[in-house]
Amino acid sequence: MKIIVTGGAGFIGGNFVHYEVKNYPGDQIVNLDLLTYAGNLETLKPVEDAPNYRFVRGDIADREFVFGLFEEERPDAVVNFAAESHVDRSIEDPGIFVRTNVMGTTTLLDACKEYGIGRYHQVSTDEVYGDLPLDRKDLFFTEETPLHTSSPYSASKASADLFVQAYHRTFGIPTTISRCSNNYGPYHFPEKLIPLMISRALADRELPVYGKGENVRDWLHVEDHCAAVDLILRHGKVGEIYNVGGHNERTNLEVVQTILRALGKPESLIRFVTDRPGHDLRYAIDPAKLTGELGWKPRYDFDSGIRQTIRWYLEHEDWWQRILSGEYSKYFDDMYGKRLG
Ligand code: NAD
Ligand code: TDX
Repeated sequence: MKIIVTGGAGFIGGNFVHYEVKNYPGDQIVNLDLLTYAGNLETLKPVEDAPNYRFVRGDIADREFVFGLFEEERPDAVVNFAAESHVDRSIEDPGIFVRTNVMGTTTLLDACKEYGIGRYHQVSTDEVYGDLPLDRKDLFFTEETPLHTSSPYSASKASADLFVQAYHRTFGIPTTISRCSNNYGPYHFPEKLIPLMISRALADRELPVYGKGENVRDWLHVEDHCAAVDLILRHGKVGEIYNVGGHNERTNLEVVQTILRALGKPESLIRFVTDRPGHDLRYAIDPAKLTGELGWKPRYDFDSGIRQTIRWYLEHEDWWQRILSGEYSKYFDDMYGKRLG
């Protein structure tokens, strides 16, 4: 099978490319990525010489380019990870989220319609369901939970999901959608909570926790997400949506405290800063459909996963230091300059 993986130079897409290249030497993986600020070819070093792997730089929202690539490659499947993925950036500049996340998705779907496809898989997020109250631990997102978005990011991801479902129903494109909770693990860009806190704590710098740090996220190790996407791609039922999560809810403050303990750093580094506008309170996934229908089970719980992740960041300082020394440091100053004072 030939698979076009979009966004494969990013965090989850990169881990997915590693997973597919290693586990399916008979398949061909074409990694299509624009290499925005979040794309990093160094993430692909372990696979770049593999015979079943090819990298192509391009924009999923560029129709002529995407159609040209489909004409050339004639893929059997597409897995779409490419996106603008950071909520805080979507609050600063929503337009690029509409272009990449919505128009990029419809451009890929149009190419699938034109050239035919065995399977189109859309990598979505639990954020399309909005949030759950902090005081109702009994509530979880299921695939039937209504879409109810908070940020421009989640609105763009929900819009993309609706187009995927429309292309399935109207044009018969064989689609699947996965909606996963927060990921963490190797190659995570250090603008997101966990790698940001690890890299700053190691440098003994203040750790900006939004609001009171009481918001809850449901953390899943990226390898477990990749295994779920692979299972859905190969065995999931066409037209279906699958939630992905491993019941690992933690408050943000608990996550930061866990990282500080593991690194032997003091809690005095924590700074409670101005909250994110529209900040979702709690995410919690019910993965019963995925476990029941496809037999998926996560390999990591949060404690083992965060230990592995922290070890990876300690052993791969060159990977994230190169990011921090580049364009990202200017972004950090713009985003946190006022908050940290
Ligand atoms: P990321 O920001 O690390 O990577 C995104 C990748 O997409 C980058 O390599 C970037 O260069 C590429 N890209 C951006 N615009 C592009 C364009 N127009 N054309 C081609 N490539 C483009 O994101 P991530 O955290 O790896 O997330 C991947 C996907 O998973 C996203 O769709 C995101 O919504 C979804 N998701 C993420 C999480 C999470 O916790 N990170 C959880 C659930 C779902
Ligand atoms: O500096 C920070 N301080 C802080 O308190 C940052 C960057 C975040 N936070 C909080 C906000 C959230 O409650 O930590 C939590 C996690 O924040 P992010 O890492 O920005 O992730 P989140 O907003 O939850 O979204 C993530 O999960 C769902 C991904 O970025 C999305 O792409 C995915 O769809």
